[in-house]
Amino acid sequence: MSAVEANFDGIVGPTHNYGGLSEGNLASAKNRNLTSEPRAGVLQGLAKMKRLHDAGLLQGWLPPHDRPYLPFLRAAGFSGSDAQVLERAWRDAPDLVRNAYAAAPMWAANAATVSPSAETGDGKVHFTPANLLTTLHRSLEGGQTRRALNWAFADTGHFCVHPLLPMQPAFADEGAANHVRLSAGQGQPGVSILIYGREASEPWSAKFPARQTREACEAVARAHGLDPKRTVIARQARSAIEAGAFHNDVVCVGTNRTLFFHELAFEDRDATLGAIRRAADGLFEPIFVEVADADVPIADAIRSYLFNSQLLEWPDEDRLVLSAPVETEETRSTKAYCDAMVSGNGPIGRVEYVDVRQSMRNGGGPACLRLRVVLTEAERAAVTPTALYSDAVHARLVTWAQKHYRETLAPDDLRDPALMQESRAALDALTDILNLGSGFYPFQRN
Ligand code: SUG
Repeated sequence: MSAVEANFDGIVGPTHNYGGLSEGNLASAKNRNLTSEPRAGVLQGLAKMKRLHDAGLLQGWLPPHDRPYLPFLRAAGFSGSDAQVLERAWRDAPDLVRNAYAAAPMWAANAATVSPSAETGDGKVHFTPANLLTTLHRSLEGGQTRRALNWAFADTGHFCVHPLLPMQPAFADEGAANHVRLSAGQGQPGVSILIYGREASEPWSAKFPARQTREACEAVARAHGLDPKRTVIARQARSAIEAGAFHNDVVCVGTNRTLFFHELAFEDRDATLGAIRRAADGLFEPIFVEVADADVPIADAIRSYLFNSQLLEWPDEDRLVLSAPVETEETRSTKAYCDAMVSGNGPIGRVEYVDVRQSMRNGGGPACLRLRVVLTEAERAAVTPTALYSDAVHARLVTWAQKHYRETLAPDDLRDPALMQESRAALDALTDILNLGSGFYPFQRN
């Protein structure tokens, strides 16, 4: 069956800010309290989407969430009008307000784990929205993400959107950031590689939290009906988490037969590569592109986000293209690695550098911003049309962002009640542009 990989990018939300909310994410901690640039952030994301669309790749988008998320502050005991809730929460618990304002749903790689129809038990595309329960601000996302997936993939004849895994530490799930799929070609059945950082019985956190459990990987694989013989569940290296790789996609990315990864990505490298080879047996021969720590020290890999790149089958090019953050070009070891890699004859033939600096300062590279969904021709036709890129809607989104987004957002601006009104006005306008339907956002249902 022929199929293509679509990238659904999260649209950066109007309250994008640097809250320092993600323990173990070095960029988030380092840039806490920096002044953000929401308008530049959303335009960088939209430009990235346009670039891939114009190159002939299938591109979609997912809407930002309702922020500040008032139901969370109300659940935390604050009452009164919305303005009073915000004011009281800012006075008594400003950290909760920062969590309620996080624009983290932009990182769509954490929206869900997705399995293509060539691999699922019932021949549908399966989605399990991630519960993201390890961090407070991200634990607010799952319900609205599920709503967004049900909007984009509404056709239940082709798509199955599961409930979230239980909101319990044993099932900590961070979505596609910890999932890699290898195959002979996008439409072929392949091998699902699910990566975890801890077992349910182990402590949540050593130096930094391990955000995904083995049990969550197993539950997703079962729910999607994946063939156990073609599924590899492997452990991320503890040392990688401690170095700041809070998701596997900070140290590893794969497309088709190619797995591009850092030497220190997996706890047991040999066993993991052996399991992938066995799972692929009879389907394809995996190609491993392993980056030695001696060439790119793990600290450089994490600072530059070399592996948090999109590894793409590019129309009319016979080798894969790595769409990497500009920080990779600015870091000596990663730039030297990329130059040497493309001049060799390996599977990656070109590196294209992309500016997503606003997202990068919160620890999200090009790959974090997108959710990959492999679609056959019939499935593609079943996607809600406004969830897919079009030049007309893209142009409207650019104008919309220029009108509704602030140029800058300083930490103290979160106390400004006008910001909530502006964010809601932006999302109301977006509801119209993307045809999201009435009551898509919680604040619209009051
Ligand atoms: O979960 N940052 C996100 C970055 C997610 C990157 N995604 C992938 N690797 N797939 C996170 O840590 C920072 C928010 C703040 O501090 O304001 C944040 O949530």
